[in-house]
Amino acid sequence: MARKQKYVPAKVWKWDMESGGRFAAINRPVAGATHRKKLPVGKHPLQLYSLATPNGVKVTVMLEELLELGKKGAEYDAYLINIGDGEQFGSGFVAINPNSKIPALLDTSTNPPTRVFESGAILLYLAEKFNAFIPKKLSERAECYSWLMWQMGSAPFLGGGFGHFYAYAPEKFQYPIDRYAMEVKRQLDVLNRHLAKRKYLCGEDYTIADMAVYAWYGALVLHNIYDAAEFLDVASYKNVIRWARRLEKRPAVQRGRRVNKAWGPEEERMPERHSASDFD
Ligand SMILES: N[C@@H](CCC(=O)N[C@@H](CS)C(=O)NCC(=O)O)C(=O)O
Repeated sequence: MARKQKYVPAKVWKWDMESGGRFAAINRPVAGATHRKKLPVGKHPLQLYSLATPNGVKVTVMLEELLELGKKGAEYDAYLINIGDGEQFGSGFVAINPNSKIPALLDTSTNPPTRVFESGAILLYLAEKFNAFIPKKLSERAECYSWLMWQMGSAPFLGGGFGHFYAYAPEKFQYPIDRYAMEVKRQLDVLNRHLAKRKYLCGEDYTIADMAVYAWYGALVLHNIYDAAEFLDVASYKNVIRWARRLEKRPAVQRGRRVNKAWGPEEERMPERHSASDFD
């Protein structure tokens, strides 16, 4: 039997478009737009261009929470960016997010309109704009910033690391799966210990940090993302599960999870959202 040749990196890496994997067709080693495409603009102050992945859900949960609080200025139109079709590389989207990733927000209530990209930045922008879901005291704010940034730094190991190698790579390779499974379990343990004696991540009050962390780690412990619930033994992180279930009781969280969803049972899909009545 011929032995598989060991991989030796070339002197200079070259783009191999045939590398395989679920997202091979949309991954490129260069930035910028691939085609001209104007983005649609609706009638509300906030225009969201997104998809109901965990990074998208953080923002739609926040917008629905703001509306639930009665903040009329948080009315929004949510348009679908289908990343599988490469819509994140359209010129209109790249003008709002040069990094070509959902979510991206345009606030048309300011003159000129304000663009915001990176889900953590969008959450902070909205929390500051509407003075909600962020502690008032600076020292408490620091805790909220810390957990928000923890999520932004940690989730790529869960999604781009573990999820990629466990669910999307063309073959199962033990080395990266072991490495990232260990890191994800460590992250779940961080959360589990922290939530042992707390209602929410920053104490008694629900904040943007909960929304951000829930979108990823709540999905992991409650919704079997990457089909990895058993493999990672998520059932053992009981405090994380209790906290995620508490969040999922909130109507705004339930609505936010549906916005820009373009897959799953027909009745759960909502590719675009333009009004509260879209949920009826
Ligand atoms: N750090 C970014 C990550 C956003 C991100 O990775 N978005 C993914 C979907 S969850 C995406 O748009 N991928 C398209 C691509 O990589 O081309 C954020 O939090 O906003």
